[in-house]
Amino acid sequence: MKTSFFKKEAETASLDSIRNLQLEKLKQITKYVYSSNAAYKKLFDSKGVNPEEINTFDDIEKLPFTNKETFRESYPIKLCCVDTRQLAEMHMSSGSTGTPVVMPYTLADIAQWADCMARCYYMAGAEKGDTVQITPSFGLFNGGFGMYHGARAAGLFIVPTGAGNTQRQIKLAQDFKTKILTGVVSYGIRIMEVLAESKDKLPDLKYGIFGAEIFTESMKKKIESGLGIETFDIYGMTETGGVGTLGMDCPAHNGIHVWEDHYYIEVLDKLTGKPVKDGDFGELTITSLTRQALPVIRFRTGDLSRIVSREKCSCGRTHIRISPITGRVDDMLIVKGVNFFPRQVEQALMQIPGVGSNYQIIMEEIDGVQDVRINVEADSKVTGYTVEKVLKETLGFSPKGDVFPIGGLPRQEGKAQRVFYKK
Ligand code: DLL
Repeated sequence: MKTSFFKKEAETASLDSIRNLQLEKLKQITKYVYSSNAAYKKLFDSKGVNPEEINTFDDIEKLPFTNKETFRESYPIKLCCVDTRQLAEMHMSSGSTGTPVVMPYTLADIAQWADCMARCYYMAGAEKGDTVQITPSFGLFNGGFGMYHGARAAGLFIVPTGAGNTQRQIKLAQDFKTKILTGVVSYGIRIMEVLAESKDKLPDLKYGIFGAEIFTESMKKKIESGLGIETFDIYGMTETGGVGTLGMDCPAHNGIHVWEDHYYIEVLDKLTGKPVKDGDFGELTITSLTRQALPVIRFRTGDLSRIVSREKCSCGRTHIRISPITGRVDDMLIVKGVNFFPRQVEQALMQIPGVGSNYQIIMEEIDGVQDVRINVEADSKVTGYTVEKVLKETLGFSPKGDVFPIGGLPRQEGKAQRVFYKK
């Protein structure tokens, strides 16, 4: 299998040496946050744990959890472990509710971010001098700048288009021979649709790096055949330091490699907070091992995934593999006693020939009973009846299905909203 490496030694290190490195860093980082930040010290003290007690991987269970709430209570940067005059950049995610989550960076943190992201570019197949087009917005959202820092480190030629103006994106991709296209998943879809309408081509495009949203296997296939490229599912979040920090799938496409020399992951039962068996789904919980300004300790991401393999991959990388994110722990929808996740709806819809890529899941309460309606774009051959039938077969109950012409449903810039609540 063809794959290239940005940091081959680190990416293919022996399993034992990765474990040893992680344990050393885990001990260091717990001592570091405890001694350099009052809010972290308080958190540890409230659980009666002293970092000196962290000597084995099992000891990690003694450490307190953190979550989005911990960040929000610490707004703007009460968890910051360095003097603010050492900061070089910040990013922020606002989420749908409440106070934003802020991540401050030192120059060393930006270099760490760039390292993770550059590994992803090379893993996808990028080579020095290739053109990368960066379509996430450049601003508080970490997507644009993270892909930029990584592309600088990787020695790529950057076309920093940012979000929007799809016609111009296509023109620039043609004129500057874009080989790697990056973006949020729904923007990859948008570009594909506009290309199809205009019958334009992107002959130099080979790789698509997409993330920030659920990326189902069927959506991946659709984009791959629509754009004639290979796609990669990139993962990361504000709290861990942004896009790419948590890795991406490799050309073997059998799980997302998490950069374990930088992050320690646990997959936990949402309710008990105890580890689940390898292969079982649970909540990804992350400890950053090498960040300076704001390392996270046992951060409950709210994202659902499972460990696919801890063994060396056929691409040569030794870093653990997790499944694509299947949803958020709090994403589960319940209708008439049946539980389902938005991802299952997408997976089912994308299998219907003629269905487009844009859809909405409308949760509505009718006479006190929770009901669900699926709006989906499709060509004129697809009927509401077909949609209802397929969804009944896959989900086990019958949501109403409404079909809209391609382009008939609203689109958002940035991450797509799929689930809507209507009273
Ligand atoms: O979305 C970082 C990012 C930007 C990743 C561009 C990939 C591409 P946040 O805005 O903080 O950061 O949102 C993080 O988005 O907890 C997941 O719920 C979701 N998410 C991120 N990547 C994926 C993915 C960026 N590959 C939150 N698949 C995370 C599914 C993803 N969900």
